[in-house]
Amino acid sequence: MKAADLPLYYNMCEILEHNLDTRADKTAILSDDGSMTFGEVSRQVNQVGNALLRLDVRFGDCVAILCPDRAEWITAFFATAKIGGTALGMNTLLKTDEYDYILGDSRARVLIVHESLLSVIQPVVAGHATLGQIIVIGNSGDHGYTTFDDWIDSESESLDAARTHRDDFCSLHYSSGTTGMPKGVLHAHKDYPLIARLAGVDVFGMTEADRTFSVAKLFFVYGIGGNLIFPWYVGASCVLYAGSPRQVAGVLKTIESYEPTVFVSVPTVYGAILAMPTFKERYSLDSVRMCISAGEALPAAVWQAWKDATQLEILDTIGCTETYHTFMANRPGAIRPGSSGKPIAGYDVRLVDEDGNDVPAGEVGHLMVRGESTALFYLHQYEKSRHTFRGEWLFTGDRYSVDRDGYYWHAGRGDDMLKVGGLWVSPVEIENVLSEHDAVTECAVVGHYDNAHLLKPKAFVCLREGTEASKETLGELLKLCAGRLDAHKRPRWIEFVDDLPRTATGKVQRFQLREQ
Ligand code: 3UK
Repeated sequence: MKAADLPLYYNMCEILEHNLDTRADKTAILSDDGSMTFGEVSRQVNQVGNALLRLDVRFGDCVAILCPDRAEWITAFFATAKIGGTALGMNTLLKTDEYDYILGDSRARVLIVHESLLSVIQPVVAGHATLGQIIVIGNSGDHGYTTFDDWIDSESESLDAARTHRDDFCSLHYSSGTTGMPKGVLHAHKDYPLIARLAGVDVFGMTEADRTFSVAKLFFVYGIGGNLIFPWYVGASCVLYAGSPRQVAGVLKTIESYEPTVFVSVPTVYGAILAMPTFKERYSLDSVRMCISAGEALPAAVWQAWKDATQLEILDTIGCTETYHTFMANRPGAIRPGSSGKPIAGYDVRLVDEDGNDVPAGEVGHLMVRGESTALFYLHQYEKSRHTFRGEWLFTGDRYSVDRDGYYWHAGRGDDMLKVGGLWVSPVEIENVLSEHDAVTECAVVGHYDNAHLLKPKAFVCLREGTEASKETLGELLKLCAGRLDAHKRPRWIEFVDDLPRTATGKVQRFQLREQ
């Protein structure tokens, strides 16, 4: 399928609404908060859309959503796209200053926030003159804002979709980098059916008989693709889980209760499930026909252990926010454990050297990818956009080699970014926190593999003269990190060193630390 096969005027809410003709009464969403049919979802989308129009949200306006995986997330997302706006699903793990940045950068007109996340973003909302309205999901608090239920209560359940061009933007996702704040990636209406066809149908073989469940949240492109866009494109249902993927028991209980056929997950969660010795006896995974992994490389050992324990083969796949979703994948029946598989139909890849020339077979090069679901630029980031979006080709920042059979093998990233549990971690952010300790003169953070061959942050720390590299100092540093960093960003190892390896120009040589 090509973008040009779509109607020139196309709205991505078709992905929901094509289901109304034949399966309006079919369950679309299952969750602990109850289930909803396609018809019910569609009616709520229309109510939210009408409520947004009443707030004067117009073509191109941004609506920010900050909410755990719940039905309201989904109806707010589709409603925004349906009226021609730009939906911004915010990462629920960010800090107040990052929300401040994103509200400003996106110029969100409306913020739809779940009451459990209100306190993190509330301190900065007043600073944004462009933000006209805050709607709060949940009815327990006396926060003084309009609640979502009241907001849509008297709105009509019918609404015509805006006449959006297939190239109009409909969503904005923020993705983290080594330095500075996250970068906004705009995707167009056309990207949604494209990726659903090229990945959901052609690679994962999804049909309306499927039921998906993802530990990657809807605010991640990996999550919304695998757990909302792909299933609804073919009329399948999705299972929502509002809890943390770290709570493995909650993940397993969700699988047992709602019996998904497709499990969308990340290497650390597969590893964490395997680390629970009795998981096979305690929870049934019998409904699952396919397991997908992405976000970071899936170690071959985890693949094998999962197969031994469950008889299920995990498909390791790679995608990125810039391409929206999967562009290389292992296919059922043709898996090479430890590799990212092969490019999927609709995408081409190249491995190039520093000068942009193709590297010889077998050598490691920078991965470039080309495909029609790729974004065009980073919002308000001229320099970074020029570096990443190179004509038809996207510079991914990943280093890869390809073997004789055409399978691609991840060889780390060209920048210093780490993917931990599928989440971006910037070494600079951790270094900044460690540097706040009086005893620390300098430090550097790199990725280091744990016993399961999964990458975790490791810190090398130089101490002020007179400070002892003692257990107490270590304890203080760990405490500092625990107070300031999310669990996945905290260094698993801290090594005290006399100095850091540097280049002639004084730049820290992280590759030397990585090799240690
Ligand atoms: C890394 C992988 C090795 C890689 C994503 C599937 O992760 C997604 O999007 P992001 O923008 O990050 C992209 C970067 O993550 N990565 C992802 N998958 C793998 N590295 N093996 C893998 N299997 O550095 C890539 O550039 O957060 C994943 C589908 C959609 C996505 N957006």
